[in-house]
Amino acid sequence: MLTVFSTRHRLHHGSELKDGAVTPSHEAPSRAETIVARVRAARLGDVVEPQAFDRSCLVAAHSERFVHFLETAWNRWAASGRHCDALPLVWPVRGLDAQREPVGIDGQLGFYAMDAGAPITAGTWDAVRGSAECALSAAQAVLGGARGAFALCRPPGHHAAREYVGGYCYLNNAAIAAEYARRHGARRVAVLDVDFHHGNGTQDIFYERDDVLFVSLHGDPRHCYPYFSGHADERGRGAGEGYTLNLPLAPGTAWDVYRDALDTALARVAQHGCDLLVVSLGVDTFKGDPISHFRLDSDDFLRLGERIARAGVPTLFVMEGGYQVDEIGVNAVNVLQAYEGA
Ligand code: Q9C
Ligand code: ZN
Repeated sequence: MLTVFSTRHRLHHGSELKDGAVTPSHEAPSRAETIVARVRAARLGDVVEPQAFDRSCLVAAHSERFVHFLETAWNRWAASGRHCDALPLVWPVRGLDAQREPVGIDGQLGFYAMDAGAPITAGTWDAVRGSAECALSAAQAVLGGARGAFALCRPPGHHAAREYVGGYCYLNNAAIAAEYARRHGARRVAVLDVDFHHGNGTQDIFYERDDVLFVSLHGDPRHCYPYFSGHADERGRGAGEGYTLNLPLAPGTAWDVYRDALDTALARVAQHGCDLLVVSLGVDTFKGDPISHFRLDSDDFLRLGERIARAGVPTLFVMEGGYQVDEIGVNAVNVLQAYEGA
């Protein structure tokens, strides 16, 4: 299986607020380096840099003004005299005006974010664009006839919505790839999100559409980040009603319960009858993950890859979360190798 990987990911390394203190983010460069080392050690296949893609491929899943904000935010922040990571401090929640765009950088940081979990640094935009281009290049490989491809994206994407960043995510790589596929011959696409956290951004982008199905297994939002989306009664709207399927699971969930939910998810994917399956591949469902609460072990990721293969649909794997860096390579590549072998 081809892996598409951009070394530009290293340009992005930010901070996060954790337990009330500013610390280096769990979403660190070592994550992607460990995965690509395992891809090579396991001889999964070639590893290539992404091709360049037109900016219009990004605007297909996001708004023009949001992409423009991301492109220019660091320079505007630096020009205002700051040199630490650009982070929002105010958000337009209930009763505040979420429609009117502020003019200055401080207001816009809150306007275009769901949380303080997506710091913007000097190298963020180049890394983010490289990450999206990994997803686009790998999508092109699958549209060209490959049975599977791996977009080793970093930063991840599934919390990024049409108009906001959050949860370590800036551009929604999976959604950008799904949209590209729709415009290049795929009539129906399904996104299966197996990251521990609900893919609120992907859900947002496709919520009113019936051509791109969104199915997600994740920690119950009553207890787990992102808290404000991912409930079972969020099923899509308008033409998209019934084309979002959320399967929230209790913290502590292990393979036996996870497997049954996965089979429900894959049955819905089969019913959709898609030309392309995009898997938002988070391995933060691992029992050792420092910020998540499922209990999958490394062998369970082999079973996950086998079951995805049974769908019998060309599949694009897009890397999302996973923060136990020592095991992240084995866990991610287990899914891919089992898919290849099935
Ligand atoms: N104590 C992804 O996996 N912080 N994002 C949660 C919980 C944000 C995860 C803190 C987690 C975002 C792509
Ligand atoms: Zn996650």
